[in-house]
Amino acid sequence: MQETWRWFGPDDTVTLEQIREAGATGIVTALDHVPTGETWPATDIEERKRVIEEAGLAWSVVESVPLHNDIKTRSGEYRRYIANYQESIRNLGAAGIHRVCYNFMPVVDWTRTNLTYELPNKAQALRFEMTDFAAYDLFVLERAGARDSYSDAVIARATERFKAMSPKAREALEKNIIAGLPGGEGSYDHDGIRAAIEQFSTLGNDRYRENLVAFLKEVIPVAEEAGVVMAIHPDDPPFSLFGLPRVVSTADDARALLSAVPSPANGLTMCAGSYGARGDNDLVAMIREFHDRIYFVHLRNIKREEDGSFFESDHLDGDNDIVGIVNALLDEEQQRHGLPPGRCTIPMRPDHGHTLGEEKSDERVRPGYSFAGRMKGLAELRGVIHALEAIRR
Ligand code: DNO
Repeated sequence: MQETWRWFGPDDTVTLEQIREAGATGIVTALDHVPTGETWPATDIEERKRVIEEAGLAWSVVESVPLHNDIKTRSGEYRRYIANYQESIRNLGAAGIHRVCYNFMPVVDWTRTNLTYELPNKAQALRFEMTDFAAYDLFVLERAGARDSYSDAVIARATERFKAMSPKAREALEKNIIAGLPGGEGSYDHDGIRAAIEQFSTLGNDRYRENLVAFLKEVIPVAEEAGVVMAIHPDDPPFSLFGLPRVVSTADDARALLSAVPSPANGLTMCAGSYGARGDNDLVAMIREFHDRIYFVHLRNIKREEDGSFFESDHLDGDNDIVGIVNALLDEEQQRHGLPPGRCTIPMRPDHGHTLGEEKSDERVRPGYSFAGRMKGLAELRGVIHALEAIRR
């Protein structure tokens, strides 16, 4: 597997030099300065590529080329945004960048309620807690129909939780949920999030899936021509938020979207932490089933609770069988022998890491994207990969 690292561009707190020192060879990055919906200019792509290559690294994966909400809802200016998206894919292919990660989550991209969840060893982790999320939805946002989204037990806990929260804690919770996490799409304020939810609220899962398939039918042929593979990232968390549709949460979802547009350019990102946040997703079975359509991997672990809550645990210690997952991915890589160079190796990145030591007091460090925490994750994963490879020899 190719070891990659997500880099947020020149203003990242982690430098390309540090990434190289950590041992990764590939960079995962995006042109975050280009507004969502606009075309990624060829010159900006070239410039980013040059900076990466000058540091002795390669731009392995684009994460993400985000989709404008109008594309997701097929309303407003979606035709123009799709044309721009196609142009971005052509520009990436022409620059020799062949893998693109994206997602189809409505309104909020990846979502957590607590960004500094303290573990017994004092390291900080990211956590999604259903009680907090429901408290926000029911009592801060006061979304119409929110009560239908939660069990009575969750509503009772959320009511108590909300009562006990100070105004400051309520504000912090809102910020964690709607201000947008690193690399995520959509940063909203209180009124903005209501309007965005409204825009999606009448689309059920079927209609939303149709919109995704319609997008793929427009973009996959362009990707094929440009030599680019598209790798959709699953919903994180993999269940409905704010009563909105979710169509990339399960093996059935992945199967439906691959079979609706059966092209080798239409593929998946196997994000272990996202799919793994549902106990009914068998990740090893999914890797074996979707094998040659997996173009990118995020390796991360979680500990799940019964009500859907979870926190991000150490990379090798959680409900995901990371050793089994890596083993299945190595099997898949073996199957790919003989494919053109660059197609047999699957790029993986240590997805997120705990915030450790002095990075805890550095406000510039992006939640989940510390240097030390990810380096720890990468080193552990590298050990697993090397050990499994040695057994195969
Ligand atoms: C979180 C990430 C997300 C993800 C995008 C993919 O750390 O996994 O930012 O990259 O949602 O489009």
